[in-house]
Amino acid sequence: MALDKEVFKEELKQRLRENYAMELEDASKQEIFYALGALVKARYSDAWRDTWKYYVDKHKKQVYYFSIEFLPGRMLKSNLLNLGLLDTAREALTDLGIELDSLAEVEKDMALGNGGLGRLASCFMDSIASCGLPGNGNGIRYDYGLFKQRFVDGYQVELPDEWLQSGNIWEIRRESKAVDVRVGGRVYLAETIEGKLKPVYENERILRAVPYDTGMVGYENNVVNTLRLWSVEIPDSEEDKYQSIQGRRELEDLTAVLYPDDSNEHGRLIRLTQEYFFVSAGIQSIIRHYKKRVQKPISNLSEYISIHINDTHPALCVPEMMRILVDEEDLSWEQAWDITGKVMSYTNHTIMAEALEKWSIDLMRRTLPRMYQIIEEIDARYVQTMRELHPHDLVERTRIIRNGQVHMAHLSIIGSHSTNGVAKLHSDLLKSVVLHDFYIIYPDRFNNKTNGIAQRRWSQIVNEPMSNVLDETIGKTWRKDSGDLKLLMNYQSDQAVLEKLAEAKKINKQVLADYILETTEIEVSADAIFDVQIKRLHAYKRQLLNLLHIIKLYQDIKENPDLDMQKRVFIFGAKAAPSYHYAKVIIKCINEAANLINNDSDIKDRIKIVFLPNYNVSLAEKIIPAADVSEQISLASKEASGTSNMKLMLNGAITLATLDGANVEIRDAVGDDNIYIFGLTEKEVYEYYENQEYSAHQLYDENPIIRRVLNAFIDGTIPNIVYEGREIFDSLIKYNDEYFLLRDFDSYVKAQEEIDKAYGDQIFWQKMSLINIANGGRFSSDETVRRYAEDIWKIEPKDSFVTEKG
Ligand code: GL2
Repeated sequence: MALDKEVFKEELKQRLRENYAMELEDASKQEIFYALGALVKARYSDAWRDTWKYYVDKHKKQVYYFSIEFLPGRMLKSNLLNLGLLDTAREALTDLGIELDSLAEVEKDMALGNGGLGRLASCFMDSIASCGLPGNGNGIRYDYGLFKQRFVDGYQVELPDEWLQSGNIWEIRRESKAVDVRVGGRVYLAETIEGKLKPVYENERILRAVPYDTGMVGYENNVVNTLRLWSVEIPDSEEDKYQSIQGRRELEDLTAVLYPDDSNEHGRLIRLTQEYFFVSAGIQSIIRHYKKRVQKPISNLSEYISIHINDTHPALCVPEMMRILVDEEDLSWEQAWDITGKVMSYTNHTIMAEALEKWSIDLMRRTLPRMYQIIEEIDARYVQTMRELHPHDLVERTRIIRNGQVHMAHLSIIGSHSTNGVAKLHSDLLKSVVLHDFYIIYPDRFNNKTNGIAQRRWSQIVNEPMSNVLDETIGKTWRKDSGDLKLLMNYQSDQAVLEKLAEAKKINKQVLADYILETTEIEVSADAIFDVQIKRLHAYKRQLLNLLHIIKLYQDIKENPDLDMQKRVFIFGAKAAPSYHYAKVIIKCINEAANLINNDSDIKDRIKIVFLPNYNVSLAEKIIPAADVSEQISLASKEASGTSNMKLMLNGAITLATLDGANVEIRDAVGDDNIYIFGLTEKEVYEYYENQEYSAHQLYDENPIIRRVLNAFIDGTIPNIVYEGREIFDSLIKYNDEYFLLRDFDSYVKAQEEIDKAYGDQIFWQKMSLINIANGGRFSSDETVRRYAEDIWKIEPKDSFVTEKG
């Protein structure tokens, strides 16, 4: 795959001539970016075809990862790195007077996800290809990605993300692979001449699902898998049904936006249809491929195909597979059920009740009548079988259709052979609390797969200064095998190495400081502690606890103007769901506190608050290498895993955390001395739920510091938050502080004070930082997907293929 720098330059110029009829000198950045993208794509197209052919020729079992979200971010540098072209490209472009990094900024983030769930799916795509595993993604090609966030007077404003406006260089539209998806209408069963019951559809709508494929390039191994995203169109046969512009719009809306507002009936209908749309299109295309290329009997399907249900959004994979096997392939129900269970596996990503999807029977029946019939049948048979084995109430609690609703998590567990959580603690909680009933019924189905991150992106690509120090210190093997980062442990007392790492961090902090100045006009010093909380805005993640502590510091300084403390920049990045009022109130309060504190001359720059708008993958790539402190402060038991915690530690930030999600495993990896743990444990949280003894009001009454901090929200200390401040205050006092912020406040403050002290001793701090980097390798998604491949999907890497070609 090696490409000479000179050839690279010539190819780039040639592409510009071909695509834009232009010489390099006259081309815009955008044009050069697209020419470069085309060049890169051409470099992997043979490997893409060969990988596909190899899977077919060798009858390799493949996994299809069904996810309603993928969040790849920008792909240029990642593709260049994986193709072994990053250095060549950088040098060639430099020769031409172009800076690769600024060119890369032209690419719009592919933001087809909200947060951790979608980003995990993309880390998995990278790792599956990089481990040479036969695996593909299946999702939706939304016309608009996650909204762009702006702040106006401190409030979040959402703008559409028109990521496709200038085209998407990486995708290939494959019209010949389009399939039809049927929704709505009425379905009844009629007897055929052979005496079989077959569904008859009436007045249904046919949607044409057109796939767009993107190559998922493996790291230096000639493997290119496929991410297939579906877009809706009107089939020719239905053209006359869609003569009005409004009718066409409604249909096209289906794949227009990610997560439409589901707080109203119309939104819900679109969401459910979206779920069925990508599930049905995906499964139809898998079966078509199986019949045409694999050419084995349908009864052997589970030997060649594995389908992963990523959270409950693709749970309809279960009834859709049943539909195809029974209605179209003429298998008996029992045979079809056996195959479906073997093919399907499911990951649960949350214990938050509101995220465990349920659909009303009425909506499901109206929108997807055949799906509903099949689910009813699955449910009835489940009840019948389980009644003989388990107590009545247990069966009732676990059935799929209950209280007028279809429970998608129940469907996923009952219809698959594996259910996993995403961190040890989370998987334990699934077994002991959230899905305990199912654990009694199917103990063998439950397992844990702790999340991981695409290490190459989150170290080599985003943090070159640190990567160079690592190369000099431990050699380059860590770039391929992140387990080798452990070698760094030998240098924990090597002052020269510690200083070099500190210098690298300083460079990154200065880059971020410049970006902060440019985008927010806030001046921050790279000597301050960069204290970072980046994640979706949610009450359980407790950005508000962070703010309470900042206000305490502010009040401390106001009271004691000479207070001696390390300078701190509190950096936030977070989007709130458009309909999540309380989260938006918190954003407003943080922004107003920022206005107050950043402009108060008494503070003398000891505290700065920076809320960077429009947090996305690309912004994370700027913030993470510059972070000193990683805030992972969710209420214990609520964060299933978290993945920014892993990215931040890998970049040498020290974690300040509750024992929640994967924080527990991070603590195990780095040891108690290299992490700051505070707050209630998950057990203590559950004890409070049981004994109902928690009183936030009492804490407010008894603790003068808490009282002073909370009063700042309602006494005018923080300006411009008359209503918002009251709402925050009431949520904590009147409504008894659902996420125990006040209970954890003191221990959080104490941990922050320890951090302040520790940062004063730079050698001590750098040593902790080094230990975090050294142990970051354990959270590689390469390792995670290998575990999925071996334990759940039963797929094998293509070692021989790699050596043949590589
Ligand atoms: C999440 C969890 O909240 C988060 O803790 C986890 O790391 C990711 C990936 O497993 O999944 N669940 C979820 O719905 N979103 C998440 O980020 N959006």
